[in-house]
Amino acid sequence: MADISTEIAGVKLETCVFNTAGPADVTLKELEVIGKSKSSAITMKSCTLEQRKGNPEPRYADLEFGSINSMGLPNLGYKAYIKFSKILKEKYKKPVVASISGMTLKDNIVIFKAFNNSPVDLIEFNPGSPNTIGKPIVGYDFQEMDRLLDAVSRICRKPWGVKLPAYFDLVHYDQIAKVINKYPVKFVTCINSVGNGLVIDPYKEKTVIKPKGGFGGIGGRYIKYTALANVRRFYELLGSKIQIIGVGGVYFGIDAFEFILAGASAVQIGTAFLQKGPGIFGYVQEELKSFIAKKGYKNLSDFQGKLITL
Ligand code: OXC
Repeated sequence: MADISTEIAGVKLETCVFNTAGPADVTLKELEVIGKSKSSAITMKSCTLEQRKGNPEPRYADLEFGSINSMGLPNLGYKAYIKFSKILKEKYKKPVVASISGMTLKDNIVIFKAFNNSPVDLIEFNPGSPNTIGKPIVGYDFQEMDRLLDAVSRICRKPWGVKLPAYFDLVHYDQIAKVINKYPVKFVTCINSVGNGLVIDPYKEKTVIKPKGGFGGIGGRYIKYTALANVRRFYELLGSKIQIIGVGGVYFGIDAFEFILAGASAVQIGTAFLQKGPGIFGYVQEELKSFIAKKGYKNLSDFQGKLITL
């Protein structure tokens, strides 16, 4: 059987498939479901300094080919996730990933400092939620990204990476890659949900979610090709020490294969986890194994990044 193990920033993962920060990972109960599943790591909800209720409901809707959400970072506050990380590490013996989404530079400093003294294996900095009312998507502000990454570099003693919004213009890839390459970033996770989509129910003549006049982040199959392009471009632009984690529309083993072929070292699952339940992790892993075995590959390095262009 093919070996789909991987390593992110020196942390070994039994397989390259795990959950993304966001869906069904707020409470300890939800995180334990991920712990018991085949997800090869447990990624916790993006946390802020204080507990947040998030945006008014309805704030999530399943769509034919994916999802829309405007959760607004509901979370229990960073202290809860430090506590949970101890419990989860002890109980499930797999890597735990913290996701940090402080509202200000100052908040991020406090949170990153606190996680230095936690057992989390990796930290994903998420400056790019599209759903914080009154706050722009920080990942599109290159100067602010520079300031934030500089601050995190000075504080964080864990291997850390950045979850990025989707970029569309080739110039923007160059600009943000230049910023990221300045810092000891170990990985980037591409992509967050594609911000500010609008889904309309034509029968009720209404939006399907309430916050921001119905605008929200689009996830699932709708965004797979954008996610693949982001993985590919960052694979080309970032230094060889910076790995890529792909996320966006992984439902099948073949989706995961495409992300790795484009250059990803691992893939995360978001919308499909919500829609199909925790069985999705084992399902995608088994499909990926048999797909690559049929091709005669033994492990990920046999094909990672080796996309043929015409
Ligand atoms: N991306 C995020 O970064 N955050 C969440 N949703 C999303 O699509 C959220 O909590 O709104």
